[in-house]
Amino acid sequence: MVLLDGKTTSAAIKQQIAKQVEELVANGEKRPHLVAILVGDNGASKTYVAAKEKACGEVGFNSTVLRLPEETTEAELLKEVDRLNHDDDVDGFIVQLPLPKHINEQRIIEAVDPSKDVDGFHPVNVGKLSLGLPTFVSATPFGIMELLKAYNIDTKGKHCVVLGRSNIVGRPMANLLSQKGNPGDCTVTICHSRTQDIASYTRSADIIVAALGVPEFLKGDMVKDGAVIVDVGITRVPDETRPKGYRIVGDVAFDEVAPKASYITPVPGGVGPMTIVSLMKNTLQAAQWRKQAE
Ligand code: L34
Repeated sequence: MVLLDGKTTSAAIKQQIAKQVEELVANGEKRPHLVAILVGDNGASKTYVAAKEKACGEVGFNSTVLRLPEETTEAELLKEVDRLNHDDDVDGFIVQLPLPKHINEQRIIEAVDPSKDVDGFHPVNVGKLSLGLPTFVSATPFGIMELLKAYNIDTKGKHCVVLGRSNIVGRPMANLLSQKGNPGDCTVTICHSRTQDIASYTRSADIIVAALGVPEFLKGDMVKDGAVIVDVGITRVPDETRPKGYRIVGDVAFDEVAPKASYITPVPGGVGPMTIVSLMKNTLQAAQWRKQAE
């Protein structure tokens, strides 16, 4: 069993990005600028946005975090989005999800200028992805593709089961894995909460991407020997024995599944860091496309 180490893989990609940024700057161009909007006080969101800010520093980007209170109205948030859409100094921006319940997430996503949508959540970018056109790819599936590539995992003709049909992970993941190329060329099955007998699918899978958000959902007896396991789950489970008062649990029962797997991602240290670095890749791409459009 080989661990798919997202920490070292993302560190290597960050170094490549940093080098490209220094080349841009040496050519008299400006540093890419990423803005993140964080609404409210969600603990996990604060951690993820802080990680994104830190990564920006590491690759040499400018970064700004706009922290807005929980009570922010949808109209106020739309105004911020509009301002960023028109701010020439900003190459890309994200609105960290989830948003407070009184704000319609889809309305916010659709208000972002697709050319600055480095999350790849806007319908225009989702549409381009599904057509196989160049676009911003949602950071988590993008990061998983990069991780499979870094470990030279052979995906061609393999049966891949994606657990979860979310707009930000499951759907784009299934799309990417079924596209032509490497990684890609998979035969993909999407399973979800209404699927009958999920184990009958996972047991025939060569590759499983678990993105349901159900802690330790995938058990040892649901996996065939030699399968590749990618765990997207990152649920915080209260644990008084830990300094932070919680531990992070994936969607895979790691201790049972790892001995059967050929490759498996740890949680933490697997998909999470790859998500962050993929956002950096998208931001660099945004800056380059903007430059070309001038
Ligand atoms: N707009 N909202 C928007 N864009 C995104 O790309 C995200 N996502 C998801 C949640 N909402 C979003 C993230 O940033 C999930 N996500 C994310 C980012 C980073 C990590 C996990 C999820 C991460 O760094 N995980 C670490 C552990 C961090 C911890 O201590 O909690 C890891 O090693 O897995």
